[in-house]
Amino acid sequence: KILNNYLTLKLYQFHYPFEFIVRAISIRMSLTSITVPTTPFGDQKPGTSGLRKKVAVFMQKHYTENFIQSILDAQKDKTKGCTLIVGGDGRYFTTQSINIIIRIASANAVHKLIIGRRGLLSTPAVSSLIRTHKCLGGIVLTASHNPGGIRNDFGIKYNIENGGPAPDQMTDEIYELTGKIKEYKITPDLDCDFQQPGVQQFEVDGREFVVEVIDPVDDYIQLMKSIFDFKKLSNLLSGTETSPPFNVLLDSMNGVTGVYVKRIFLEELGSNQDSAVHIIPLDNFGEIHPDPNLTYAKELVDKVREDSKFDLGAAFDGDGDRNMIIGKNAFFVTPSDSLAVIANNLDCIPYFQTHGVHGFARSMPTGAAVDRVAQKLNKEMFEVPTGWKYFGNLMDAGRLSLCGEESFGTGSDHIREKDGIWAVLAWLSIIAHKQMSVEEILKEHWKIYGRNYFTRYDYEECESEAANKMMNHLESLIDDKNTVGKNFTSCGKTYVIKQIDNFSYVDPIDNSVAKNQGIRVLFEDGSRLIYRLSGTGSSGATIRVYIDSYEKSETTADAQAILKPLVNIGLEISKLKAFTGREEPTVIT
Ligand code: VG1
Ligand code: CO
Repeated sequence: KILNNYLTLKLYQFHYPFEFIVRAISIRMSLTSITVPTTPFGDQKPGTSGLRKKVAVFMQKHYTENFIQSILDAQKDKTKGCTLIVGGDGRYFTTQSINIIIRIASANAVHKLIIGRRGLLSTPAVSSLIRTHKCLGGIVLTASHNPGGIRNDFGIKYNIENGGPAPDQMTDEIYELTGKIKEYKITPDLDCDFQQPGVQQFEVDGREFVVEVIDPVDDYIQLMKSIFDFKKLSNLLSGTETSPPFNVLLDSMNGVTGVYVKRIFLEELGSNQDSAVHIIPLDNFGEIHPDPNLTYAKELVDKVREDSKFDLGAAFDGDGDRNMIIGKNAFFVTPSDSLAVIANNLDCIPYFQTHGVHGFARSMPTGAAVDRVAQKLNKEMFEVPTGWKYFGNLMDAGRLSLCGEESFGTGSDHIREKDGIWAVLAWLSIIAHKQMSVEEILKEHWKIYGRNYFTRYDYEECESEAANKMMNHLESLIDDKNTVGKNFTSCGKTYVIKQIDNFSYVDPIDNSVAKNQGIRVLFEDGSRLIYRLSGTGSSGATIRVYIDSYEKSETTADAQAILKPLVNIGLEISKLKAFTGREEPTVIT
């Protein structure tokens, strides 16, 4: 024990030359936890991915404490002696919430927390760390693509042992516990700094409690190096004697990917210094709405459109699991197409050469372009509800290698989350291998497979009651015997309803059932309209209308023009304008 204390002290001297004395005392100090009485809040139901609310809600007395205690209680006996990963996108209230987590975890006999320096860890990095350190799970402090800052959103996600988002059974259990919580345990005097890497040991209620602060990128960059050919990528990005550099513009939107982009692209792969913007994580994202789509990442789109030197542009969301890809002159790649193109070219990526390619999957509303690739390559294809948690079991069972969502999420079984940086590296690997531009790759793809035109209309912050009424109206169409076979005509195009239902899913691995996952209107020509209410908003209701249409021969027409008749029909069927009073969507992607 003496030797142990001595070594810890030395470690502190090394990491904290000025603070070591103060800290050395705190190591020896034995801390005691207390039990604090509390009452439930009733609104702590995790949505599609974690609990998201306005910062002010999380700042209420006991609010965050209740939720963290409930997460730990849901793990039952496994909490004792476990290790958890903690980190997030650095948004406002991250520091405060990590302090709460440290104090509550220590009081609940958690053995160790591994925390990203300054509380920073991307969602994919958390997933990877849980796996490499064989942890019980991880707590991710983020509201992902929702805006941050004191007046905006905060969020807490819980990820399980396999690195993936907690499945429905666990989030249901957490919610149930938040509804009956009476007390939480906390170590009020535990002060722990997480600004610099290092190991700190404490004694809480006679038990050892360890906090290890790590560099947020170290583990993740190793993983990327094991997946991709960095030499090849570096030749592409920094250029060689015979080929000029391939110029990228990466927009981290002041979210957490900034630290990863800097290290991986600017330092390791030798991209130009001007190939990355907004790479300093800010607690309000510098007032940027960190959602990588054509509306909120407009600055990137405009820059790439205006400056023909850029060959590829990409943007990420706050917590780094989403990506948007555009080519030269801002040629937009829909996430559904991006998934299909990557699926079709996995042989360009070393990871898949060694691990093999098992099945593919997409969330139900995602355009069906990848289905055609699966069919041609003779791979299993899965259609799951919205949310990355539904991919985990299939990956664990070795039946799924690559999957994606229309909401700018792409990823593989290297971790159990979608992964923005991975997606860009995958695209660059394909480009380096094929020596073609983004646009050429897409056009070649459409020539082979035909084209799925896809768009999504979002109506943000509608009144919940109006949104529910609209969904009820759509429900009623399912029961109406006259719905199937009905014709709708707009702009001279006629569509006939073949099927209408509310999507439900049975997990092929554990047979768990997810019901009410969105109203699907399927037309005779294979086109689809899907209606869902978002599960990630923090106030009001966001209505999402997804429009997917397949054209075998048409390959280059403008997507919004092609989809216009279906959009009109979608509005007609749902009576969206009448119910919500909304003339136009907030965001079109
Ligand atoms: C949205 C997306 C969904 C995604 C989820 C979490 O959910 O549609 O595809 O998995 O966000 O992404 P919803 O319920 O609002 O449609 V992230 O990057 O915000 O964790
Ligand atoms: Co995200």
